[in-house]
Amino acid sequence: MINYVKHMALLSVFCMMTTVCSQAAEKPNILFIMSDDHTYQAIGAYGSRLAKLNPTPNIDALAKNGIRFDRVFCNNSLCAPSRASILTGQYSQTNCVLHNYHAIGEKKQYLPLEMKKAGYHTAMIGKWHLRTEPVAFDYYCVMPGQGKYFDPSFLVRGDKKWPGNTIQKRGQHSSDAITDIGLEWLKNGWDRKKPFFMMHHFKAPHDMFQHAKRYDKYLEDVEIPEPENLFDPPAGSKGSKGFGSGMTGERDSWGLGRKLGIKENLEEPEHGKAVYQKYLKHYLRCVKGVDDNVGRLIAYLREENLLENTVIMYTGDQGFFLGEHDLMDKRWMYEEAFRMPFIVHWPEGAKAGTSNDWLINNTDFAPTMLELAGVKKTPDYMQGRSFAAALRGEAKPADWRKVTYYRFWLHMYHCLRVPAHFGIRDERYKLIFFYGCVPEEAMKNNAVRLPGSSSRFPPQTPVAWEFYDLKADPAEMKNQYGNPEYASIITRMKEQLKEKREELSETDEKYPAVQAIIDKHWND
Ligand SMILES: [Ca+2]
Repeated sequence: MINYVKHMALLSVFCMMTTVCSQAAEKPNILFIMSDDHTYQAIGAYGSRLAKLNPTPNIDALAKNGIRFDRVFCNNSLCAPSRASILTGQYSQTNCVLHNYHAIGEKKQYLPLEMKKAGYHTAMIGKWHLRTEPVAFDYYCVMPGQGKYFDPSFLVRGDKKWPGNTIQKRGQHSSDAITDIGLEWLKNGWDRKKPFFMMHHFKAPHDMFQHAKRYDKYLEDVEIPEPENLFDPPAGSKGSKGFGSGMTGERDSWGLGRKLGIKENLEEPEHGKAVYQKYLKHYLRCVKGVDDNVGRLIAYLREENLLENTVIMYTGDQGFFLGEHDLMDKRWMYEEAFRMPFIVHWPEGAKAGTSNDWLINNTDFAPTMLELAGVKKTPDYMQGRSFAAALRGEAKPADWRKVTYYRFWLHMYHCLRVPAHFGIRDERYKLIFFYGCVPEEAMKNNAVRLPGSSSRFPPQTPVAWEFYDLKADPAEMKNQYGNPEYASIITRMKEQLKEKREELSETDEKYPAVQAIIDKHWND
């Protein structure tokens, strides 16, 4: 264990040796803040049923004085794959992180590598979750694996080989500890001759939603508004019906109610309502801790006169279900898990008080940050596209993407029971194909083996298509796949899905079992 004070003192010496503490003015600093599983419904600026509780005043202020993005999606709603897409600008089959048990290759840490080439001093702080050493960053202080909520430890560079150098922040909640470390790096670690690029990743509000003690009473006497579809689990097709984990009765396969201490002998709907209330209170208390710490970061930048020329991005690594469709967790291509919050604050460069509705996904983040860093052309190996023009308030390019692609690979794992599926969404419609199996070839070469024996993959689930008209049915309550009124649109979207899979190298030739299902059921 390295003494933390000594660790930061060494950083401080480095800073004094190498800097006259004046910042290069022409390039903006970039502060990328990401919280684990912080979904848009739990951000006031997105105006959901929870907005009236005012859960995120500091993040809302970033939106009010910056830009709120309304159509940002992940391409694989799970922690590690989303982080890998953000880091590489690539979809899962290209960056090889299909699920949480794959590691990012050291040479594939493209975003920090390119930012360094662009003249930035780079830091990665908080939850990393990509297994390999974050070697491409000038500085890192990251939690091992999922990290711990209390008394968290962090991995740093040091005398020993990764992951041998550990520091611990005793007596602290992870959100406070991560922010202390981030602020310490800005004060004493950052080489002010260069602009900074800092990835500041909170562990909260990931399960089991443990908040700092000071939030024990927050929302204590408040009735949390329920979603209208709290008791309507997915039922669009045999591909989704009966799956997922939620709050009521046997749907709680993950044990949320038990873990929250709700009496199992309560009748429904009282039982489900009680689980929902406690779940949301724990989650929102974690969110409050994140928001207060975002406030600390903003306050520091303001004090140091850095706020004007720092691009602050705020996002979650995916969306999350907060009781909608009687679901918790993420994974599904339904809006709550698929959509990401994304807010940008940059007084010098971005139009304040605006919103944007371009169809964006998390492979676009790296190209955008690189353009903001002055990189003239997105590297060819990145599959995303910069939306820096959106920050400047420019019109959407005519050739901007018409559909965004999605695929969830981790079929039926973790008692959360989400079948594997892929699909596309355009500005109005969504087409989903539940192929419902594990492509075993994709799992064999794991850096780390999946839970359970490799010979006991979860069984095949029913194959089915779903189609939603999000304008007529934003809550995705009615699968319109069989409705003849939509037949021509569905035909068109199947063509787009096929083209997108080919364009993005997301096809299944390598996975014969999946390919056979696609061939057999494409025209169902
Ligand atoms: Ca996550």
